[in-house]
Amino acid sequence: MLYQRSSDLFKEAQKYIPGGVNSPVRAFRSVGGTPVFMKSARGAYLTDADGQTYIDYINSWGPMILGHNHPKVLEAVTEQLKGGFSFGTPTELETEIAKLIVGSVPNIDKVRMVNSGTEACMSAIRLARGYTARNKIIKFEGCYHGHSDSFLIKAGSGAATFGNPNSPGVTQGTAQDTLLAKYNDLESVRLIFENNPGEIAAVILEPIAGNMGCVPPKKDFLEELRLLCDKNRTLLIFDEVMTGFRAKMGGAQEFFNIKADIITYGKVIGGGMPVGAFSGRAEVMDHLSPEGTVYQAGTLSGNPIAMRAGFTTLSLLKEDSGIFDRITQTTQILTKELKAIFEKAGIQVCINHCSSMMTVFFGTDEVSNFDDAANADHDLFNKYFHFLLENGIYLPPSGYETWFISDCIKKDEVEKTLDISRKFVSGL
Ligand code: KE4
Repeated sequence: MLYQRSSDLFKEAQKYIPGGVNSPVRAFRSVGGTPVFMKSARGAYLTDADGQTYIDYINSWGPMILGHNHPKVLEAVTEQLKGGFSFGTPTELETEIAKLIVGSVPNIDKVRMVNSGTEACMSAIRLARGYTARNKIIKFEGCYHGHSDSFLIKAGSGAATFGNPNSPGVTQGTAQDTLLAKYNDLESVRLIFENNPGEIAAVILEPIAGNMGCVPPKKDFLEELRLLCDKNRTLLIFDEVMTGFRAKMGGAQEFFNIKADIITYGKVIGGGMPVGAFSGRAEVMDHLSPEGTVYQAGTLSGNPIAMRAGFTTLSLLKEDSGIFDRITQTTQILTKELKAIFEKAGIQVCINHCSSMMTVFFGTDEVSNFDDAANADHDLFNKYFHFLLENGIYLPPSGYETWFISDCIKKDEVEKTLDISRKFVSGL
C-alpha cells in the first residue's frame, strides 16, 4: 500500500486540528504509524485518499450496520435535503422516528433526541440525579460513555473511595460523585452501595462492553445488577450507544431480557449522521424540560437530515430483521476460524464476541474486565493491525476497541480476512 496522500494530508491537518484529528482514536497513537485518510465508502469497503480500498471492520464505530452508503438511505437523505437542512422547530419526522424507537424497544414510553452518544449519556445522568435527588453514580472501569466530566474518572484507591479525574480539566468536585466498580464483579458494586447507602442515583454500564474491547456480561451479572438497583432505589442505565439496534432490534434489553430505567442510544440510530438519544418510561422521562424541571436542550436535536438518515436505517432494520442473525453468524464464523488459525500457529488468543461485536485479544485466555484487557499483548495486536491494513483490511486502530460487523461483510470479505490472517501468522 502507498500512503503518500494520507501522509501529506496528515501533515496539513496537524497544522489546524489538534493531533490532526477530530477524535483521538483516529490518530493511530495506539497502533503507531500515520492515520489513513479516507475519501469515500460503499458497502463493506472504504477507499482512501490514495485510491486504495479496504474491508471495513470499523463501520464508523458502529453506525454503518447496513454497510456504507446504502442506496435507500442515500436516496431518502438526498430527497430530504431538498426540503431544507434545519428549522429549529418541531417536525413530523421527529415523531415518526420516536414512534419507531418506542415501538421497537421494550420498556420505553418516550425518547429525547440529541446529537451524540456523549450528550445522551450526560443527559441520562442528569435526569437520573434529578429524578432521584441523589448525586452519586456508579460506572465500571473500562466502560466509556462519552467525554462528559462525570465519566472521565479513574478508580480511586479501593472501591469504597471516590473516583479521581482521569483528564485535566475534570474537577475533584465532579470526580467525587463518580464511583468505579469492576465489570463482571458484583461484589465491587455491592461494596459501593454498602459504603454509600441511599446516595447512588444511578448505575450506568455498557450491557455488552465495547470500549475495553468487546467484553460480554457474565451470566446473571445484568440480572443481579437489576436487583441491586431495585433494592437501593437506584436507576439502572443501559448505555446502548453501541448495542442499540445492533444486538437486536430491541437492543440489549431484548437480547438479555433485562429492563433498564434509562437507555441511551447513538451510532445506528443516526445511520451515519450525528444523532444520540435517551429514553425510558414516561414516569422518568417526563421530568425533562419543558414537561419537568431537569434541563436539557440542543440546537440541532432532531435535525431533519439526521432524522431521515436514522429513520430510514431503522426502518430497513425493522423490515429485514434477519439482518441481526446474519451479522451475528458472520461474527461467529470469523471468531471461530480466526481462533483456529491463531491456535494452530501456537498463538495464545481470546476472541470475545457477542451479537455482531468482537475483539481479538492476544496473549491471554480470558478477558472479563478492564484489567484483563490491559494485560493482553497489545504489541502483537498492533503488528496484526498493520499487517491487515497493508493488505486492504481496516481494523479498529486499538486493541481496546470493538470490530463492528456490517451486513455487507459477506463470504468473500471473511475469506480474505482469514487468508491474510494466515499469512500474518506464517510470517511471525
Ligand atoms: P459519541 O459522543 O462518540 O457519539 O458517543 C460516546 C459513546 C457513548 N457510549 C458508548 C458505549 C460509546 O461506544 C461511545 C463512543 N464510542 C467510541 C468508540 N470507542 C467512538 C469513537 C471515537 O471516540 O472516536
